Amino acid sequence: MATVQFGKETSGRGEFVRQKNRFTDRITAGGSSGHKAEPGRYRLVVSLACPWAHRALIVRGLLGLEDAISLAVVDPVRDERGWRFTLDENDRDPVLGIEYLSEAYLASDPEFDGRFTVPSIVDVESGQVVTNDYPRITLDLSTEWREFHKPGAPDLYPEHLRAEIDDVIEPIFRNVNNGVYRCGFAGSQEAYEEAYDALFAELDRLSARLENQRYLVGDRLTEADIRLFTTLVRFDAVYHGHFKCNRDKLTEMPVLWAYARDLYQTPGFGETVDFDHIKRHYYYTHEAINPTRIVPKGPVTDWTEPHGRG
Ligand SMILES: N[C@@H](CCC(=O)N[C@@H](CS)C(=O)NCC(=O)O)C(=O)O
Repeated sequence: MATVQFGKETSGRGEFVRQKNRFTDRITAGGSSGHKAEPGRYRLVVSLACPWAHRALIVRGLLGLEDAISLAVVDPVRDERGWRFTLDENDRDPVLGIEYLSEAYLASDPEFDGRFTVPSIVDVESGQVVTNDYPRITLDLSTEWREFHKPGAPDLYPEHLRAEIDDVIEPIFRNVNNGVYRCGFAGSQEAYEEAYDALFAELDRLSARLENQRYLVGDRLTEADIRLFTTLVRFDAVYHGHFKCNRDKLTEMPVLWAYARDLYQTPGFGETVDFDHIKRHYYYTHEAINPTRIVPKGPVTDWTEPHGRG
């Protein structure tokens, strides 16, 4: 069992501190890491609520890896044992044969006492978690699984743009992807305000950058856009209210709102978004900040409105 509840991990100053990824093995084309990229060998476990898992889901779809890497979707509501496979028949993942994701974690490390997190990639044969290293998972799907990509799959991490992508995604992670959690789980006023200021300063910078270019890096969709999208798409539904990220709603930031709609309307994005799972997960599971577990009905947002970006 995890010893620390999610959202309760704070520094002395009340800043939210995210746990380190416990399983960081890589799945590589040649298998020199000990885990070779092979169709049918691995199962990607996601929650449709989770922004980190959402990245992997989008990338898997854009690259056409659905037949190579199977998918398990957990119930958006965790119980005290963590993520459950209650959306499946008999409450059990049909491929891994387990009821809780924690079983795969404990099969890999019986002493593990951290949080059992998604996304995770599980080796179907051994039933063990290979990786929950979410930043690496998507990059490896792009670079190590090439042999199994669909014809014409986009290169989401092209070599000549890597340095720029890396530069852009670092502050996006710190201030936006993890920044919203640093707002929501801050344990002091000071830590909350610092995170809030950094979040909106970064969103202002990104708005300025995206005013005259369709995508974050180069003139094409890359890993950077996927990483920003998964936070933006949750912004008004959960982060604005639940995490107190409320200087503006996404729909009040015109450039980012059009950019997010553009991505949402791109094949491979909108169909992966499940607002019901997103809202139920956050409002129901983070008991410390929403003890009534009431899930708000709104907002009502039209993601299909023309975006006007070209
Ligand atoms: N692996 C990372 C990021 C992934 C992550 O935070 N996933 C969340 C859902 S968005 C999760 O699985 N939480 C499970 C828990 O806290 O028990 C971490 O440990 O911080």
